[in-house]
Amino acid sequence: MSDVTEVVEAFELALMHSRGLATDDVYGEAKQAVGSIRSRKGFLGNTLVLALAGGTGSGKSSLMNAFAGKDITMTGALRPTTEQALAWVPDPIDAGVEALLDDLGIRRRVPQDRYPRLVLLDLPDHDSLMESHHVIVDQLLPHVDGVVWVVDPQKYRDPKLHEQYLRPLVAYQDQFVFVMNQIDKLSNKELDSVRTDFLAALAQHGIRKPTLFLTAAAPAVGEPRGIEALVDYLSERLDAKTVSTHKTLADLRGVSYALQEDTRLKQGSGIEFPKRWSELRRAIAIMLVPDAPDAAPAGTQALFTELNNFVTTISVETGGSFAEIIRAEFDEARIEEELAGLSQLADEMKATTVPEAEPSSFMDVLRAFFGRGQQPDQVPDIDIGAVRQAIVRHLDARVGAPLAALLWRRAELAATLVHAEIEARRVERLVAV
Ligand SMILES: Nc1nc2c(ncn2[C@@H]2O[C@H](COP(=O)(O)OP(=O)(O)OP(=O)(O)O)[C@@H](O)[C@H]2O)c(=O)[nH]1
Ligand SMILES: [Mg+2]
Repeated sequence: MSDVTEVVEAFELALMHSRGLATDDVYGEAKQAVGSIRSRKGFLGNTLVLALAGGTGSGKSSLMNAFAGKDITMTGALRPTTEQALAWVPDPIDAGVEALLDDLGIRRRVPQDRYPRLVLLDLPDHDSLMESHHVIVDQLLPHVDGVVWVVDPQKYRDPKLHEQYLRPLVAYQDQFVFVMNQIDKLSNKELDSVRTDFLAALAQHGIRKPTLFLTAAAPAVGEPRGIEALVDYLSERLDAKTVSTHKTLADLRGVSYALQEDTRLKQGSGIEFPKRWSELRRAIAIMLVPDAPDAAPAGTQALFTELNNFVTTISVETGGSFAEIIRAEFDEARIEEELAGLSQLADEMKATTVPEAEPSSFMDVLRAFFGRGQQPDQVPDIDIGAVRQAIVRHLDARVGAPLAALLWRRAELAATLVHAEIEARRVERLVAV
């Protein structure tokens, strides 16, 4: 779906991967920023998507017909009339909008060429469609830009509308528009008092500055009224939406930038860890088990320098908070500990891989007696290859793999941030259309 929500989700994923890699402060700020962007919700590319909701007979379908300038959806005196949701969508239909309608399970789609960036959803009345406000919060609001609550002069105080929907949904009031329809049924004086009364009811829930339009979508006499004001308002909302989409994307990029800076993601991306690690482990194996059988293995200090330098180099090259994580995990004590384990392993291996001594033959005895020929080796003849291999395996398991895992986490963060940027650009292109 060509939805900013998807971009937000991509950033949330990146945020998840930055946990423990970014410093606490930066992570905390990023989390808060993405959270507040998330709560803005409901953007969809460059199209304004509005759902018409309200009690049966209030005039939702009539309102849609008034927008269209012709009858596109059934209205009627028999209740409820609209049994299946219907979408009024710009033709050609945007792939993102199409996906949105699929998500919402709206199959009936009427193409329109009046308002190229407006989608209206005619929903069945709230009694039939939505068992509770949870459906609106979970299924509708995350996908649409707003809900137009349509009421009529008889039922604007309907307790169901107020107690089951408006009161629990007060947190979403920015996404709501109210329409008092069928005003042709009222005298000016009655209209005034109904309007005041409705505003008072909304204020009771904490909806203090509602956007309220007064319409007659299908008056008994004459043309529809109040529709233009609603259209003007919606086109303003659309412009605001474009601005806010750009703002959202800019905010998300800010978060991404902060995370990249903090974790120095761009630094040391080509550190060639596998190649360098394999050189190092080989060097250490040779230091512990030299080629010449009588050469002494390298001392603890030399081994320490080798491994410690490696860890330091990797951490300096990657840098930022990530360097600290590597150094914290592989501090000097850990390196000493790993090397002690390694020396012990090498000693044990040397002891067990000495090839079986051949039983002395009569010729050996003779050679020894005459002092000729080979003296038995002073240094046991060990299987160098096997010992080195064991050292390499041990080093891999104890140091190489954990280091690679840390680097992998960093690579994952980089990948998720790149993905988020790709999503951001996709939406940006849509908004620019
Ligand atoms: N006088 C008058 N009648 C209206 C107006 N708007 C709608 N009506 C009538 O009210 C009845 C119900 O209108 P609908 O548009 O079908 O109402 P709805 O909200 O879509 O109803 P459901 O589909 O059942 O949820 C119809 O008979 C309309 O002609 C209006 O502004 N003035
Ligand atoms: Mg209807």
